[in-house]
Amino acid sequence: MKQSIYESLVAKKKKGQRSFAVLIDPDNVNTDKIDELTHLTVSAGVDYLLVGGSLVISNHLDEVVQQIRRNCSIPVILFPGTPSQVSRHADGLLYLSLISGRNPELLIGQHVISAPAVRKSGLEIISTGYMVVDGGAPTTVSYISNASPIPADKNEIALCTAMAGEMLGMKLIYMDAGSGARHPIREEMIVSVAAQIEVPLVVGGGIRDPEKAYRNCKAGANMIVVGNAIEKNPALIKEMADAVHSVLTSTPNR
Ligand code: 1GP
Repeated sequence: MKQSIYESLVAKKKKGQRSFAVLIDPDNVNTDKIDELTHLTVSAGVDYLLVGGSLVISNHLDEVVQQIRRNCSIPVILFPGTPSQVSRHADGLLYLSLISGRNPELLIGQHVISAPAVRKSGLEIISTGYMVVDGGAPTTVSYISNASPIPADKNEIALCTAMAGEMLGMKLIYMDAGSGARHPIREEMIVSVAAQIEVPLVVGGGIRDPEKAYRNCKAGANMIVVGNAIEKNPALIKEMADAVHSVLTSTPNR
């Protein structure tokens, strides 16, 4: 039987393997760009494709996912910024609860509204504790969420938040400095969080070079997500993927 996305993540974590995911924002791609990106992701050995954005102004999520599907078999995971971002053509969906914020709509409210459509989609649903960390300037997610991000140097808040998310039953913890963040999440914070949780840890936001992706993995990230930097320079895909895949340790920061 085919391994689920989540089973594959847990299996990789056990073996110490890191995953690299490319984030595709439907607002920022056209048909030609999707073809180029999917071609590069396949040849670079990218593990997952995340699709979504904080807004999604365009109305072509379904077409984007279907086009990716036609081009490659890399698992497509929705990363929805709004409850309407559901496409049954994807493989899975990060069911995000913004545990770093105190906005009840993003903790549970929108989930109640979207639950029937999400269930009907038949997608693999991965309950995700989503933690927005201050990236040095307001990002779309920090503005739209109407919730304060975790201060960049407050490692203890981050680790207690992640622990609480895990104990509430969330299957993944996603620490995000926000798309295009001025400063990506510091390695010290990643080390603190990774040491305290068993579930896989996803890290993204403002990662622009392979060295930072590598250091984040060494610090304990199990999956690295990059969007903006790759939109600007798709040739980075291979370097980023190689950097992430070069880390093979089962314990953080060794
Ligand atoms: C944002 O973590 C993702 O939610 C990716 O961020 O676009 O800055 O790479 P970037």
